[in-house]
Amino acid sequence: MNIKIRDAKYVGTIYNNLKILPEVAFIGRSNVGKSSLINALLHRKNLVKTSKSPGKTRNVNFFQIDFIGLPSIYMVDLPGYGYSKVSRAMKKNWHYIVERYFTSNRDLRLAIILVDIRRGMEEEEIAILRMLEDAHIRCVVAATKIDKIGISQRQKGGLQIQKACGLSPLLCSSVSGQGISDFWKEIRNVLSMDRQRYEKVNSK
Ligand SMILES: Nc1nc2c(ncn2[C@@H]2O[C@H](COP(=O)(O)OP(=O)(O)OP(=O)(O)O)[C@@H](O)[C@H]2O)c(=O)[nH]1
Ligand SMILES: [Mg+2]
Repeated sequence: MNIKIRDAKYVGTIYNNLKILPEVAFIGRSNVGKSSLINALLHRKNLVKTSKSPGKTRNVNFFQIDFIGLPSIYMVDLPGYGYSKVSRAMKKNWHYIVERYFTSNRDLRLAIILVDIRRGMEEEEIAILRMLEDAHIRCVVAATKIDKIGISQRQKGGLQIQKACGLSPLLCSSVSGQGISDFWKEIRNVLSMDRQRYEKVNSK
């Protein structure tokens, strides 16, 4: 996929009054690898902060990506859910900011829902997927951390996900780089349509 990135930078959070650009959002459990996937896509080690301990990303963070010959987009790194050790106040805050993001009437074109291949698809992911599908948002499931298991287990994990939600996941690893370029095909597809056409196609 011949996409040339001119610049990638952090531009703010849900609390900033950001302009409207096409968006690709990264959604998933805490520690599943959302921030790492953004770095891997952009070939940057530390543009987005990652951490071994869950709960690193605490806000909805926007990164502006400028390309050569394509419109700019935001990659949106959402805070992870499902981390049991966070306080009740933090969980409430998670709901508040995530809901605020999804109801903010922005130009969300593609949601990448990440699932740890070893853990598989669970209730929360299915609920999020259905919510986004109801809102006519295009969704792609990413099965992450495939470098941690062997090939036959990967196939098994991929099938479990497909059975659970009806979508065939993209298998990937931000560590080895496997599968990462497949996401660019998806991003490019939604970018090459302008917004009106995108809305028309999605409301069918
Ligand atoms: N082996 C392996 N480790 C990964 C991969 N992706 C992420 N990790 C590691 O998993 C941990 C969590 O990654 P993050 O990218 O911070 O996860 P996150 O989903 O952004 O987590 P929160 O911000 O807490 O929601 C880090 O230690 C990463 O290095 C992968 O593909 N393979
Ligand atoms: Mg993160």
